[in-house]
Amino acid sequence: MNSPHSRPQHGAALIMALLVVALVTPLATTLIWQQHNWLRGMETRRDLNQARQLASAGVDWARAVLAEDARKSRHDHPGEPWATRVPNMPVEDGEIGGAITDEQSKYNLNNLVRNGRRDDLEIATFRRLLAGLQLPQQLAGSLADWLDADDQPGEDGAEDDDYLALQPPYRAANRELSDLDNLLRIKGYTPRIVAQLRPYVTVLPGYNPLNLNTAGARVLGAVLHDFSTTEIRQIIAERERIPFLDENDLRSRLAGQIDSAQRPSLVGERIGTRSTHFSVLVHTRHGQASVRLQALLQRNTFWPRILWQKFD
Ligand SMILES: [Ca+2]
Ligand SMILES: [Ca+2]
Repeated sequence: MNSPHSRPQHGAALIMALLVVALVTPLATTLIWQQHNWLRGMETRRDLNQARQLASAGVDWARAVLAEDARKSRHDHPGEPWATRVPNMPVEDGEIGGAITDEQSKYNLNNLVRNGRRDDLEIATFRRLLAGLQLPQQLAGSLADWLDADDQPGEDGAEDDDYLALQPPYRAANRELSDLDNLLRIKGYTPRIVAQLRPYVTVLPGYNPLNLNTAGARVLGAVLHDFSTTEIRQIIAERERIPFLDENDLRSRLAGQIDSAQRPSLVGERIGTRSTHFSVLVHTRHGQASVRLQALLQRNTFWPRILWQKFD
């Protein structure tokens, strides 16, 4: 039989129980939510790791393709297996695709300076390329000063004095570019100009000749300055028929059509048919994570080495 006092006690216990439930439920929800987020975070990190590993494997695959090419051929042209773009292919829980580009199909901006000194022939080449793109030709002078070892401004140049007057001040690098984005620190260069130049120029260590078999007409015309537009078209038609083995092959095959005997642009090592620098772009997806990996490869002998690589 219930005593008259047991009812309030019972009520208090119920209220306490409800209070506990009221306090614990949000706490539990928070804990479950945190755990859920933590698991999702773990999953995303795992997916990202897998996607990155897959991309690195893609770069190694590109190195193997280029090593195999070095074993089989002395020259490089767009008809070779390395030049085949790989469309996105399914792999377990994801996909992978990518492409190899001959970086010597573009003009190497570091060519403007050799052993710390401006090379007037190369500066003239870059001026022609700029003119063809309707960009200010002074950009060649400011780049040459940025690259050359001295502090004396050359024609259209800019050295320390120009950069120290800026806010914040800085100095001219007086050495090679390591990345196209370095251009943005040089007098006259804007993001729009760099974007316009990007398809035609590259940044490679040291002096690198242009590949006659892979270069586009605009860059080829800037380097082979003593060939007319019609002659450049003839060269391109000829290489599409059969890629050139070397410079002598170009001379002998064009002998009937073009007098290549007195062409200063063919003297020296300004053009070639064998490339040592290639870039690789690999894109992968694993689960929810997607990555792009870009790498610059140097193939001096057989197995290419990675000069740099970056994820974005
Ligand atoms: Ca080759
Ligand atoms: Ca300088």
